[in-house]
Amino acid sequence: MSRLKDLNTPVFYAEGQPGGVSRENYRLKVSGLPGDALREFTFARLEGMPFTTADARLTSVSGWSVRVKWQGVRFTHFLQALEPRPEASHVVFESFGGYTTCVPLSELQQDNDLLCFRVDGEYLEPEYGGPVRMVIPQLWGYKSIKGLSAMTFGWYPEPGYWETRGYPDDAQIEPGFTRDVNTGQMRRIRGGEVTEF
Ligand SMILES: Nc1nc2c(c(=O)[nH]1)N[C@H]1C(S)=C(S)[C@@H](COP(=O)(O)O)O[C@H]1N2
Ligand SMILES: [Mo]
Repeated sequence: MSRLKDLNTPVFYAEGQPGGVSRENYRLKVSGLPGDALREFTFARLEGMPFTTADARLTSVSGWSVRVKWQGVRFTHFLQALEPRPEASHVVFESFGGYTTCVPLSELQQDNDLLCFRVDGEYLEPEYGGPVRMVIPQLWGYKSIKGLSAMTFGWYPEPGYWETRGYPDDAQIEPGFTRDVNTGQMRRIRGGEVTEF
């Protein structure tokens, strides 16, 4: 069981939870590459890339946040294996259930921005986004797509599921309050990635 489940972290799947995709059958489809190449990555391939741990807090615009040890492949490492078109400035992430969100490449440069498949050593369960999800702790949680199935590089932003329903496209974490799922306490946050607890 993942630490997220132990903590009873809320489960968000606006599109409805997709039927379980096994790690064996998992494919990540990547497009928007030079020459219109379409590349596919198996789970084993991703798992074989340099592995890193991010002790970081995922913060939802809906008023809660959780800190765990997210583990997987740094997005910048993954990019090096791809060499997208030089004019690429954005990535559209898509889930198996059809949720989408778009993130500028400039927001995917931090060491804690991961393609995540384990939490505290345990594989991610489907409800928390397994086999593979994104974790982008410096942005509101709606950018951290779960059940990642496809990635498309482009040169302009394409508003995703929550962005077309009124959430800000830049997803900068605003000052306010968050319920810390780890402790149950309400905490004040000052804006930007929540690093202080
Ligand atoms: N596919 C998909 N990914 C998603 C969402 C979703 O509805 N569908 N919700 C997002 C939001 S709003 C948050 S806060 C986090 C919550 O992650 P959790 O469900 O693992 O707690 O997932 C994000 N990723
Ligand atoms: Mo959220």
